[in-house]
Amino acid sequence: MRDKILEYLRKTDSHISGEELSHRLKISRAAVWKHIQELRLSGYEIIAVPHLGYRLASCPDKLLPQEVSFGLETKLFGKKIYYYDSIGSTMDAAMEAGLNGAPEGTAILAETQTKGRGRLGRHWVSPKYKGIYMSLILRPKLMPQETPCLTLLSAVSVCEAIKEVTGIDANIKWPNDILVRDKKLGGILTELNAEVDEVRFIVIGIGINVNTDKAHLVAHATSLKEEKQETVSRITLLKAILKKLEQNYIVFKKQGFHPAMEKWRQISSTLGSRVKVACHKEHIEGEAVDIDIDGGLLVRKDSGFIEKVMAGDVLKLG
Ligand code: BT5
Repeated sequence: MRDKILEYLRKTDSHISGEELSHRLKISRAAVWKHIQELRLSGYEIIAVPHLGYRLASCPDKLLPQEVSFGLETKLFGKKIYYYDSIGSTMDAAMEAGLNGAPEGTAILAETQTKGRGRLGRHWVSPKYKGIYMSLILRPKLMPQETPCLTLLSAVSVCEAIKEVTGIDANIKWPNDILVRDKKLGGILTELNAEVDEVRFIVIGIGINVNTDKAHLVAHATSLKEEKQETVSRITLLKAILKKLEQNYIVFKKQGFHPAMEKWRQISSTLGSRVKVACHKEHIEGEAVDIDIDGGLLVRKDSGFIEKVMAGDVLKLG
C-alpha cells in the first residue's frame, strides 16, 4: 500500500488530497495518513497543505527497493530486492537467499556492511549511505571453471554504467579492480555454490565508492564524488549497473564471452604493461599480453613462454 501511495505521489505534479488517495486505494483517510507518516520516517519529504493535500518534495538518498524499482529498465535484474540498513556482508545474505531458491537477478543491497569482504578474506570498507554494496544472484548453466569471465563481464558493466551516469572513464585492473586514475574506486567479488561439474548459483558482489569523502577512503582509493567534486546519485548509478549487467549477461548467454571480452580489452589498465602477478605462493613476471576466453590473464615471461593466470593480484611494473 505504501508503494501505491508513493506511485500516486510521484505521478502527481502538484498535490493529491487524502480524500482522493483514500477513494482510489479504498482505504480510510486515517490509513492514508499512517502510510504517509511511515514514508516520512523512511526519509521521504512529503508536504501536506491544507485543502490541497500531499506533495512529494524529495526522495531519500537511500537504496530502498521502491526507489530502485522506480523506472528500472531491466526484465530480471533487481526485480527482487533484499534491502538492509546494515548487514555483515551482502555476500552471506546472497548465499543464503541462493540456497533458499532466490531467482536469478535477485539483488541484496545494504547501506553499510560491518564485515564487507574482498578476495581471500580481505576487508571491504563500507561507510554508510556513501557507496553501493550489492550482491547479485545469477544462475547460469556453466561449469565452475567457466565462471571467472563473469567477474570480468561485471567489471565491464560497472565501468559502462559509471561512464553513462558520470562521464568518468574508469579502467579495469585484472581481474576485479575498478580504477580511476590508478586509484581503486571499486571491486568485484565472485563466489560460487557449485558441484564439481555444475554451478548451482553465482553471487556477484559489487562494491563502489560513490560519495565517500577523502577522509574516509582507504589508501590508494578514490570515489566518484572525489573525482567529480560533486555528489553522484547512488540510485541512478545502481539502476544503470543493473541495466548494463543484464544487457551484457544476456549477450553472454547467447554469444559467449567474446563480446564482453572485446569491451574488457578496451578498458583494461593491465594489458600491454609489464606486471608481477602474485598467485598462491609464487610470482609470475612478464608482459600482460591478453586475456583468455575463460577470463584468465595471459602473461608472456621473459623466456617467451606465455603463462595463464586464473587468480591473483597484479602489480604494474611499468
Ligand atoms: C575486492 O577485493 O576488490 C572485492 C570487493 C567486493 C566488495 C563487495 S561490497 C558488496 C559485496 N559484499 C561484500 O562483502 N563484498 C562485496 P580485493 O581485490 O581483495 O580488494 C580488497 C582490498 O581493497 C583491501 O585489502 C583494501 O586494500 C582495499 N579496499 C578495501 N575497502 C576498499 C574501498 N572501499 N575502496 C577501495 N579499496 C578498498
